[in-house]
Formats: sequence, C-alpha cells, structure tokens
Amino acid sequence: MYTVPKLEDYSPEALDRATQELLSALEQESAAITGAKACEDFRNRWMARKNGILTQVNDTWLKAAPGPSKREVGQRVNALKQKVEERVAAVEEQMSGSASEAKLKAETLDITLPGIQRPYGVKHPVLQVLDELIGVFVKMGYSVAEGPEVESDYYNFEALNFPPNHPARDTQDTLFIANQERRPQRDRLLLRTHTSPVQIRSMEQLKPPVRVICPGKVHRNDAPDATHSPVFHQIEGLCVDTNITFADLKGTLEHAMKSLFGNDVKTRFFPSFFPFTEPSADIAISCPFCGGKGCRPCKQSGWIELLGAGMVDPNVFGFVGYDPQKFSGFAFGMGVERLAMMKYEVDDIQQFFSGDMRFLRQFA
Ligand code: FA5
Repeated sequence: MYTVPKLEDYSPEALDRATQELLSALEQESAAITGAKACEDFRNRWMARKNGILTQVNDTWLKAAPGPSKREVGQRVNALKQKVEERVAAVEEQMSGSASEAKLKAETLDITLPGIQRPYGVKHPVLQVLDELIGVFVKMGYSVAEGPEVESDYYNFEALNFPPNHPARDTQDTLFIANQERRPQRDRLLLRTHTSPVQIRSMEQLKPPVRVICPGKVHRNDAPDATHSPVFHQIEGLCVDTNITFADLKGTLEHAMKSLFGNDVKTRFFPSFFPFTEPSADIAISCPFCGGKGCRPCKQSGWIELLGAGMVDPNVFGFVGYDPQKFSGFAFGMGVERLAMMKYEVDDIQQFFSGDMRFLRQFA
C-alpha cells in the first residue's frame, strides 16, 4: 500500500517521480473500489484533514522543502490536491450512479404483466326482485318501513288479532328467545314469522292516510323443500284511508304482478283466513312456466300461490287507535323468494341459499 515518502532530493526530476508514484497509487486504489464503504474509506485515506495522504504530502513535502524549492513544491502539491479531489469526486459519482441503477432495477414494474381481475359483485336475485317490487310500490306513492327481526309476541301475534293459544299461531311456529318465562306473554321475544308486525308499528306512528311497504327477513319452523325455507323474505303492504275497498286491493296487486311478470299474467283470488284481515284471500298468478296449461312447478293446476291479503280487520284498528267507522284499509304479504322463483324460472327455493356461484353467476 502506498505511503508518502520523505523527500531528500527536491530536483524537478525527483519531484516528477514522486508525483508520478503518488498519482499511479491514486489510480490503482480508485480502480479497486467496489462498494459504498470502500468509497468512504478511499475519501478518508486521501483527503482526511488529520493524516490523510494530502495532509501528509503537505507536511512531509511542502513544509520540509528548503526555501528555494518551496515555490515549485507548492505548485506541485496544489496540482496534486486538485487531481486527488477530482478523482475522489469521480469515484463517488460513479458509486451513487450504480447505487441508483441497482435501486431502479430492484423497483422495476413490469406494466405488461396482466393485472389482478376482481370480478364485480352483483345483487342477489332475491334482492333484485325485492328492489324491483319496492320500485313498483314507491311509484304508486308508498313509502318503505322496517321493523325488528327479533319481535315481541305482542306485535307478531297479539296486536294482529292472534289471541294467546289461538290455533292460527300453529301455522307460524318459530324460535323463541330462551329464559323469558318470567315475562308476560306479550313481551316475550321471538324471531318474527312475517312482516305483518311492521303494519302495527307503522300505524302506531302514523295517522291515516297510510301507504307503506315493509320488506324484511322472516323465520318459521318450516321444513326445507322445493318451495319452503325456514328463513325467507316477505314484502308487506298496508294502505289505510277513507273508502278503501277490496277493489283497490285487487287493482293494486294486479298492477304490481303485471309490472313484475308482464301484461299477460293473470291474478286469481281464493278465499282464505288470516286473523288480522276480513275478508282474507290467497292470491295466485297464472303459471309463467306453462302459461296456465299445467306443469310440475304449478302442480298441474295452472296457478301458483304467491301471497296472502285482505281487508284490515277492525279489531286490528282497535289495537292502534284508528276509528274503524271512519277508516278502512287493505294489507298483503308476499314471499319474495317465491316471486323470484317465478320470475327467473328457478324450480328449487334452496338454490337461493346454496351460495353456489354457478347458480348465482346467471344473475350477473
Ligand atoms: C302471511 O305471512 C301473512 N302475514 C300475509 C298477509 C299479510 C296476509 C297481510 C294478509 C295481510 P302466509 O303465511 O301465507 O301469510 O305467507 C305469505 C307468503 O309467504 C306465502 O304466500 C308464500 O309466498 C311465502 N311463504 C310462506 N312460507 C314460506 C316458506 N317457508 N318459504 C318461503 N316462502 C314462504
């Protein structure tokens, strides 16, 4: 490794030799530098104020030079200083250049690679029908109301004119929340069996005229089969005003069914029973699969039952403080999955809950 020699001879030839030796050492050392640390060491070795090679040259060559040679030695030392500084700067620049090149290489982004495809989500077919039906009723001036899924016995049954122990309760068996034996029966909580309790909650809050639809999830102790599910959705409708008649109910439901299934669809009203409507009806539409000729989904009858409806029973008005002499109204409750089955020609209700992507993709 190069060390600065003491000069005995200050002749121009001797100075030339010493300078040349120093410069070739500078050249050799700078060529061997590979990393940032070596680059820093190189700078310190040559340029550190304390004991760097330039400082040593200053001390051993210039300061020790006899008077007559001082001028020339000074000029040479200055020229050397400039060369060393230039070399160190060049090495440093080269290092930072190759560092940023390496950084660029490491961070290269290949924009020709195919991107990650994230498929769009779509609304579940049951929600699609639900929203479509809400749109139909909103256009007729109805507003949307919602109620709790965990409901009290009072709203789910009692205020809808199902007295305790009435046999009509058996058709809507459900899950009751545990450990409520100490509570009065009307306060006991259960999973609602229909959206009809929202009728009561709406009438408690609003004065007639009332036009609301109430979409939501309901629960029943029904064994799953092709048309039954223990959890399903309903849309309830309620209209209360002066002079509302059964003809209004028929016209409203016919319009809704035609909006959903097209103008050719026919509706048919069968007498039925619900404790909270009088008279009551079950409503069927002509089978959209066979056009009414008879097929498996309509059990060869040509008709498919979709909803229950009727004129609001005056006893129900009694529970919410409406005057039955002054007001009348109709109500209906539809099974949304059954509507979706008809609309999309799905022959098994369980498909909606299967989560099978092959089934669901058809509605995208
Ligand atoms: C009722 O739930 C009444 N609350 C409807 C009503 C409202 C009548 C207002 C009068 C006035 P029902 O139990 O029939 O009625 O059920 C209504 C509809 O829900 C049925 O026509 C059917 O489309 C659907 N539905 C009933 N049970 C199930 C089930 N387990 N799975 C899927 N859909 C069902």
